[in-house]
Amino acid sequence: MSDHEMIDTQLIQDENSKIENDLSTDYESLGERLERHSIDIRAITAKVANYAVATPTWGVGTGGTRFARFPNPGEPRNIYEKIDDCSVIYQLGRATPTLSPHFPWDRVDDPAELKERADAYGMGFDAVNSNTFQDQPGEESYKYGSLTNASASVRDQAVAHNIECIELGKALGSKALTVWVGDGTNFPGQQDFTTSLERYLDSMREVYAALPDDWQVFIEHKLYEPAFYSTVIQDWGTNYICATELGEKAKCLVDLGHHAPTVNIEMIVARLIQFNKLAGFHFNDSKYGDDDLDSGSIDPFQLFLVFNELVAAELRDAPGFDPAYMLDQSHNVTDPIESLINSAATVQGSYARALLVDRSQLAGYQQSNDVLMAHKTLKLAYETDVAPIVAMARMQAGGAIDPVAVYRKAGYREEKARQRPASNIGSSGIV
Ligand code: RM4
Ligand code: MN
Ligand code: MN
Repeated sequence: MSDHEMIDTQLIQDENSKIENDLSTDYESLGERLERHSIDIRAITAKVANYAVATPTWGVGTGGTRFARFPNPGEPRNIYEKIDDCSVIYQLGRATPTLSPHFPWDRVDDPAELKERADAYGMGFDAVNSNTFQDQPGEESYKYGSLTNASASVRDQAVAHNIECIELGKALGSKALTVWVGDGTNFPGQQDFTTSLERYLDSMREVYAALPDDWQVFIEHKLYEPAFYSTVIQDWGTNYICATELGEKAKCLVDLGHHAPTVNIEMIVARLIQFNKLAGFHFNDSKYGDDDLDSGSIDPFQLFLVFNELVAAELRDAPGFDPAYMLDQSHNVTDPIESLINSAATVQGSYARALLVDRSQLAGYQQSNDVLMAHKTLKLAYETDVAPIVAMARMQAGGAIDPVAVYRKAGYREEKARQRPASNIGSSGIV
């Protein structure tokens, strides 16, 4: 537990006490319904309570598009204020005990200080993220690529930055580095596909060599953007090849927004699990591309189907199965704290639903080619309203039954708007 709270715990208790009876009634009634299917609601609740997803530090700032960014009042102006905001998400929602920092956005002179701040909130650090998709003052430019740049000195700079991220991560207690590169081309002929990938692998071998024994590197694929004609790590196939070339410590990270709209992402997840190469997730939702919308806001069924694969792997004890769960969203028109609280609960809810799938029945229907009933087995779980389970897990852990309502009532945003006068942090861009 933390020794520091951003939201008054008395307020949480007072608000909870107003709706606690309603929650109990809903929970008991769902419990009875599940009991008829021989499911113990308390066992499901315990699993949900243990399920955690990391908050991206960049997610608490207001996002934008390449056209504009419309800053929210009270935006965090540095990593310390970002951690304050992330602690609110954790305190009210209880699902996000770790932070995933991004460097150099979150760079500080003394990482120990950062760790102390997180410790005070009872929070830890998940994977650290490197950034070689933007230039830094006084450094060589990534305009034509980073780890794959034609210039050896630019590649060296990108490698050195990734190694520096590992060093920062070590000081924070992190155990993984996530590498996403925007490297690619805008015109046919701009670069040679084979040479680019060779350079990528050579650079990544140097990064890999700097990983401590108990660390992993998570490679993120993405079909396009910022490069529009070709991207070096464009899909899970190339990702898998690279992770395999690099070695055991390299695994493939699935960011839900990094696929073409009709791609069967749950099947990619199944494949990566089968061959022990699933690093974990960046959860978000998307309509067209890397929209970075709130998890489950566009296609909640897809999120459920991803969790259906994850729960199947968990139950069969798939070798090496231990994915890292992180959110990666950009909040352009909502309060990021509210979106992240909501998204973490949505992800937990998808896990809860997947736990309800009757797997022996499903296997039976699959064996007998009873297509309709196999599909209905999944749908039955998906259509179950698991909100009382997620809310109960949250309340029992000291969080709010209705976290967004408590957040609004606490007036946190208004208070921060006063304490954090608007600064000119970026006018357009991803986050
Ligand atoms: C990328 C990718 C990375 C994230 C950046 C901000 O599209 O999703 O994970 O670090 O955006
Ligand atoms: Mn991502
Ligand atoms: Mn992305």
